Amino acid sequence: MANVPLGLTIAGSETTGGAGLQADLKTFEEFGVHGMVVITCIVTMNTQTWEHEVSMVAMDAINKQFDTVFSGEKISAVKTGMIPSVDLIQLSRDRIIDSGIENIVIDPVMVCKGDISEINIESSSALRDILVPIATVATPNLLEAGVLSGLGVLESIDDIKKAAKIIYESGAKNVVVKGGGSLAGDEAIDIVYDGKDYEVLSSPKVSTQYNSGAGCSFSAAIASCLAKGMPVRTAVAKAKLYVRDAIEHGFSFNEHAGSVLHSASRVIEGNSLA
Ligand code: PXL
Repeated sequence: MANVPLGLTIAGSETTGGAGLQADLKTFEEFGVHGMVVITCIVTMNTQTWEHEVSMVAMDAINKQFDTVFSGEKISAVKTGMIPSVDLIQLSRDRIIDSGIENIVIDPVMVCKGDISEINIESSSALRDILVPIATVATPNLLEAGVLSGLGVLESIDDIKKAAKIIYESGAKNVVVKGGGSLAGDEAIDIVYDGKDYEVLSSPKVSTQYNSGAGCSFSAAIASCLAKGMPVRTAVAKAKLYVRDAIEHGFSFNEHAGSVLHSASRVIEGNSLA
């Protein structure tokens, strides 16, 4: 019998397969983690404007999914993605706590494409007050870290460090701010904070517009490594290498968007992570 860690994502479906639960499952698979899903919503795109539209999954169906995934062997790590209502955020917290899962990665997804005007204040406050406090690792991107910390636009490594500290103080045991390519300069910067030390992870920016799913995949890779028993720092370092390969080999889907290649590390770089 195979001894495979179980991973769970509580997330939305991103229909084109680059981001959302699809990114999480593909990433789990690359790391040899068996992926399971509680699907919260379905994201589709207006084919002319590529505006995203969110269709909610009924609460009853969500509860039944939780019952199903929690009826088996112990789950080694859970990751959250798009959870687009306060009720669902509360339910997810309650169900995660009841399950006793030890490794909890909270990716506080607020909007799909970094448009701050679309942020729902109620949901983002609920993410901060209800889900981030139970995180083993919280993984906001630059925009989400600005909102969660109340600091607004983050423009420097110092700004990110201040935001990470505030988010840590709201209860997350570790904070990884995924600056990625969003900060000015030639380097993709991510910052890890564990309440004591800051670690600045830096790698040359990859010039591409085909990076849909980079954030979800980074967080899912961290969850995978935690599921396999790695310490947080090691998990984040491995996840960054994985996602850099995925971004480097991103590809176009249509004139609006393109995705990271989740299998790049294994298929193109010949570096299996499972
Ligand atoms: O990349 C953030 C994200 C997360 N989850 C879902 C999404 C998106 C962006 O499109 O659709 C379901």
